[in-house]
Amino acid sequence: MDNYTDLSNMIDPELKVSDQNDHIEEEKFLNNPIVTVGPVTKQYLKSVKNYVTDGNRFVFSDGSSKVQISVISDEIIRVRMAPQGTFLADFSYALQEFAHEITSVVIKETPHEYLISTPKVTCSIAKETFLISFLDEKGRVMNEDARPMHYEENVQFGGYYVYCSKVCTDTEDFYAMGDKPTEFNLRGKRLVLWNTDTYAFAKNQDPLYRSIPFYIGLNEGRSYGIFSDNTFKTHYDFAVERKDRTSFWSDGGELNYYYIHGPQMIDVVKRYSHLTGTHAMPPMWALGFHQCRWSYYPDQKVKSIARTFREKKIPCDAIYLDIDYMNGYRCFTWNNTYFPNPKQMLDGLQDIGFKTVVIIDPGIKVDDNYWVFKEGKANNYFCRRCDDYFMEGNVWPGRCQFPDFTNPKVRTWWGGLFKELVETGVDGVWNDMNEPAVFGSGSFPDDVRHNFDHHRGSHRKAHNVYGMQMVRATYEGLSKLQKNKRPFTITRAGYSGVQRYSSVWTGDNVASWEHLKLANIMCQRLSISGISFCGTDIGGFTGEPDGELFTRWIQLGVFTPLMRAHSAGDTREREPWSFGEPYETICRKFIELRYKLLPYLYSAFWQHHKYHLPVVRPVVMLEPEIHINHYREDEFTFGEKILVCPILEAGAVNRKVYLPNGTWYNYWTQQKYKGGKEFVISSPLDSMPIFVKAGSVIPEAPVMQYVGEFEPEVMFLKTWYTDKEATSLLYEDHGDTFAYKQDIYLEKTFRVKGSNGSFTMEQKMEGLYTPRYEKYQHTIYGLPFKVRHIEVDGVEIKRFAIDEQGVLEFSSTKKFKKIEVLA
Ligand code: MIG
Repeated sequence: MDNYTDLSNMIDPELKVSDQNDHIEEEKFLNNPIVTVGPVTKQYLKSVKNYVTDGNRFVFSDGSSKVQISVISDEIIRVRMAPQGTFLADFSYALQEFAHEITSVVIKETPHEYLISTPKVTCSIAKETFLISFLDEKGRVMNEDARPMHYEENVQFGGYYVYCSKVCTDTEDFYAMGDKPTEFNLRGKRLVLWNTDTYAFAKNQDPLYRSIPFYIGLNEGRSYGIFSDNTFKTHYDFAVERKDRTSFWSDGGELNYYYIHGPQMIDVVKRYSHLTGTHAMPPMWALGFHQCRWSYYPDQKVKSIARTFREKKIPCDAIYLDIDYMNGYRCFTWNNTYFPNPKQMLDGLQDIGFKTVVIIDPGIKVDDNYWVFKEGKANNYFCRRCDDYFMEGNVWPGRCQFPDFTNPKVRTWWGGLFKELVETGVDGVWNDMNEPAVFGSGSFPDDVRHNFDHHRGSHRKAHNVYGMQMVRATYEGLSKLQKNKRPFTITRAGYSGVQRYSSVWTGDNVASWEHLKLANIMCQRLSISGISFCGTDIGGFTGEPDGELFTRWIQLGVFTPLMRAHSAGDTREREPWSFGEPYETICRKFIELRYKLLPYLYSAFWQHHKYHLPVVRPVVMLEPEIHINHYREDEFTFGEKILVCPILEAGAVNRKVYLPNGTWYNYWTQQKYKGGKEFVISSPLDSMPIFVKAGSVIPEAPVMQYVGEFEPEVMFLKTWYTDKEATSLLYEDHGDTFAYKQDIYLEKTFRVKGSNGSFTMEQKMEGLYTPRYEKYQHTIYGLPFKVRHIEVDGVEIKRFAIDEQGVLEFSSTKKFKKIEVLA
């Protein structure tokens, strides 16, 4: 028997369906505040009495409590605490299956401590105090307990509040934690993880929609991560209560965290992604521009918006249907007045290259004439309160019940509900309101019961994973229904690991310059929190942007992995042409840039998916040893080669830009800079400072109005000279099937090298995919010598052009192995 309240008596497998309306009165009664019992004292771990070994796990005991230390990989160590000596069943929604790569594990006992070592990390457990610390291979402390782990009994619900408190040095800074709308560097912040619908959220508002209990510590250039895999409401204090402490504590569950070694910040993110997974390759079209609105209806309106994109030649791949496409907001239905013939409409959109994404909320209308409700009711799929009443609450459809997405059976059922939508021609699904949000009360009461994949729990335990399990059910359903086609999903709520099932957007932001700044920070933060496929409502959801703000937001949006414009129902029109000139032309120019960069972004996605690298990377990740970078939050790299410095101020015609060490080229002017300092760069409204690292090979596609509009005849390869060596990657595959999982893809590595009077470029290819185009069209910028001779695989080519700035252009076969450009 474990030491937690056994909830098994709360779950009756043969639950009877009670009448829908006869318990409203009782519900009021149940909502009366329950009398809580006075303060309970915190109990701290005492000195270590003994330990037992079980493979790579070590369990230490102080006589009553137990702590398990397990080696997950050479760089990841897991810590769990059982206050009364019995661990909870080991289960996680966050973790993916992965191979444990462990070279060796050694335990050593000294007079004062136990030392568990891999070749990279040592975990020390102090015998007297039970303090735990982590050291790097040179014995330097990376992270250590400030107080022994502790706990406090929860008399009302059973179980314990669990606490962990770490030493925070003067030089330590903190990052990640998901979507927090605050400064990028989290030192000096107190944060809560409890998924919340936060309409028109304000700067510093907390909590928001997602719970990502993962932070990165950076101290004197070295990084580590702490991932606390606990789904209960969790609190963080980054040196607020005491300047020398960082603490985190949860309102229930087990203290269960992973120490993730760096020492490079990017390695911490990689390893966190190794634990919790990455998004699969998205369909290529999902990386195009998306146009959304609450709501486009009726069907004629949807069609005319789509047609206008084509007429105005502004590229766009996806259009969204928000809640008004449904019949009385009933999920999986159509409003027959507004959409008399959905199939015809979707076919028409498809004909002009549009994909359609529809919204689906978790609330199912209580209506005995509605098939989804009837099925859910008959099969007992809806959530119930502790005393067996249904969890009912008002959302868009009125009185609703809510599927328990933590029940695997419910997920399978839910996944199958998309059959008709898929057959009708819907291409993607948008899951909203899944914090879960309920009008009035905010969310579910704590006593709602969940299956939790047979691990049972109240809403206190399931709240933060509810949305993630909803979008998981959606994603898995679409995967089955769409056969070999990659699903596209977008979700508002999430917990660690949600990236395996969905892209995310940052929720109901505001059309203001402050929110444009937050958008920039939040995408960087999500990206280093394992969620690369993220974006913000371009233009701001609520309020009215002017043409300038909208245009600057489009410019930033080009460099967020998910690029979607969206706006609330009561706002004025919000398409790229809605603000007239010059905004329309500038928006077109930047959306076209997005489409040119698709092969590059797609390759960055591959690096994310396959090698666990974040798509968007903050400057502090590149140069953590430079202290001022710890606070630098207004620029980032997009993939590893392009530095993006968005314009975030109204009326700005230039901005201060910091270029990290090395050589950089202005993407627009080709001007060359020696980095390591700040520059003021002119950037009138039709421009934004973008820089490319010397030695980069950036693949670009011809501009298309939508992905797959035509089969390109060439791939453009733009190369920027370096006098050193550098490699770049180009990834290609079918773009929308899972064939890449059977190695039907092509991964190309370009290695360039410059020296006095010569520049060489070599190509290595791996994989089985054959792109249809035959040629590369090369452009090489910044060559410091006059070109006289070019050889492709040893054969001289005579056709090349050099303009007055010295930019070289020529073409080659896509299969070249080596190109030499000589003075
Ligand atoms: O209560 O579906 O964040 O993107 O347009 C509002 C209507 C519900 C909130 C989402 C927003 C969406 C809106 N939804």
